[in-house]
Amino acid sequence: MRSKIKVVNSGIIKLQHFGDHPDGVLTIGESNKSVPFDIKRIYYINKLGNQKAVRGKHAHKKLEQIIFCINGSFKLKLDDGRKKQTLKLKNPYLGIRLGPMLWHEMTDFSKDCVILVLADDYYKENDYIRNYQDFLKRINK
Ligand code: T46
Repeated sequence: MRSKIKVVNSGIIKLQHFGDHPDGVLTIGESNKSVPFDIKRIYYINKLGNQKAVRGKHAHKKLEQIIFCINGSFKLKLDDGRKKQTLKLKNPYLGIRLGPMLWHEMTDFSKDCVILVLADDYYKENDYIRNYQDFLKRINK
């Protein structure tokens, strides 16, 4: 699975899940176990009705995150400044690591898409790099 990821500072995080129950699937993530950091913040995005929306379009300087699609599907574009790849997220127990200095964009949301993100720090606007040319300059420093 990990070999599918070509960019640096990323990877696939697989959570424990119990899918054999007739009344639903239970998925579990634990800090410093399946989730490789202390979770300080979670956020989720729903009501993604505008299928032309583009979210993300930034990188983080230090933040570690894992992004999941816990319902529906969307496309995640990853760019480490050298390699780029696009993944389709649709499996609730497979998350993608969004490590530092990884430009990411989310597109092609299904109407029922729900995105869940686990982060290792509180929201800090000064951790964002929102300009792609700035991102490339920092990578090539
Ligand atoms: C990321 C991707 C995957 C806050 O005030 N606190 C928060 O914890 C977050 C996440 C956002 N905000 C504010 C900042 C903006 O004024 O909410 C507004 C929308 O945020 P943004 O345009 O950054 O949303 P996305 O969906 O483009 O990006 C989000 C995260 O911000 C980002 O860290 O990696 O999801």
